[in-house]
Amino acid sequence: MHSRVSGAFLDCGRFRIDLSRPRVMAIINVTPDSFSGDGLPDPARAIERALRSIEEGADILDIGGESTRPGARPVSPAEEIDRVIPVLEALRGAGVPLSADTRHTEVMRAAIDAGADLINDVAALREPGALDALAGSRCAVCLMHMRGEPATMQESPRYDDAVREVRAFLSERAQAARRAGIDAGRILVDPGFGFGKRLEDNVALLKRLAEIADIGYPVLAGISRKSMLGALTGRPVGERLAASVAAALIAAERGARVLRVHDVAATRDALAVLDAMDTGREDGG
Ligand code: HH2
Repeated sequence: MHSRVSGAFLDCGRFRIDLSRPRVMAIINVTPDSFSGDGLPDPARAIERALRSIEEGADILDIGGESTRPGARPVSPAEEIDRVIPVLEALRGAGVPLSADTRHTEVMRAAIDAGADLINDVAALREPGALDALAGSRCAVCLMHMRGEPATMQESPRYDDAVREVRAFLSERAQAARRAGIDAGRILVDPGFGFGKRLEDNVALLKRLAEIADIGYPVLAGISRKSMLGALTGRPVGERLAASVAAALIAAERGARVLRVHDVAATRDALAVLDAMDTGREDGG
C-alpha cells in the first residue's frame, strides 16, 4: 500500500492543495462542550491554538462552533456564527486554508462571506439551500456520512454492510453536489467515524477505507480521540494519543488524503515516517 498518490489536488477557495501526500487538518473547536475536552469557547484562545497548530505543521484549520458528539445539545445558527466568524476573520491572513465545520446553511453563508476556503459538513449538504450556497462559492466541501442526528445517532444504529451503505450514500451526495454545480475538484468525502455507527462498523470502515477512496474523491478521515479508540484500548479520552496516531497512519495507508486531528505535531511525525516508505529514503541515518 502507498500513502503517496499522484495527480490529486483539492481546489479550496484561495488555495490549491496538493494531495499527493496526506495532509493534516487541525481541529479548532470554539465550543464549551466538545467530546475531547479541547473546546475553547474564548475566541482569543482558539486563535492562539490555531496559530500553534500552524507552527506544528497543520495544512488546514477546521473551525467549529457546535459540538456534534453523540447526545450534544444543538446550537442555534446565530450562536454558531458568533463563535466561528470572529475566529475565521482573525485567521484570514494566517497563510493556510480555513475550513468551517458546520451543518447549517446560514452558518455556511456567513463563513463563505468571511473568507472560508472549505465547508466541512457532517450532514453532507442536506440542509435546504446548502448545495446552492456552496455552488455559488469557490469553497471546497467535505461531505460526511452521518446516520440520524447527533442527539440520537448512537441509539442502536444497524447496517447490513456499513462500508457498502456509507459508500453508496457518499456517491449519491457527491453526485448531488456535482448536479448543483460543484466541480469534482472541490469535493472531499468522509465516512464519518463515530456518527451513528457501532464499534464493528467503525473498524470495518477503517479496515476497508480503500473502498471509500474508490468512489473517486479524496477521503478525509476523522478518528482522533474518538470513542472507538476508547473501546479498543480501554483508555479515557485524554489518553488516546497513541491510538489516534496509529489510526491516522492506518487511514493514510489505506488512502485517506486529509487527516482531521487534535494532535498535529504527533501526527506529522508519524506521517514523516510513512512518507519515507514511499520516497525511498534508504540512505542511512
Ligand atoms: N468529527 C467531529 C466533528 N466534525 N467532521 C468531519 N468531516 N469528520 C469527522 O469525523 C468529524 C467532523 C467530532 O469531533 P470533534 O470536533 O473533535 O468533537 P465535537 O463535535 O464534540 O466538537
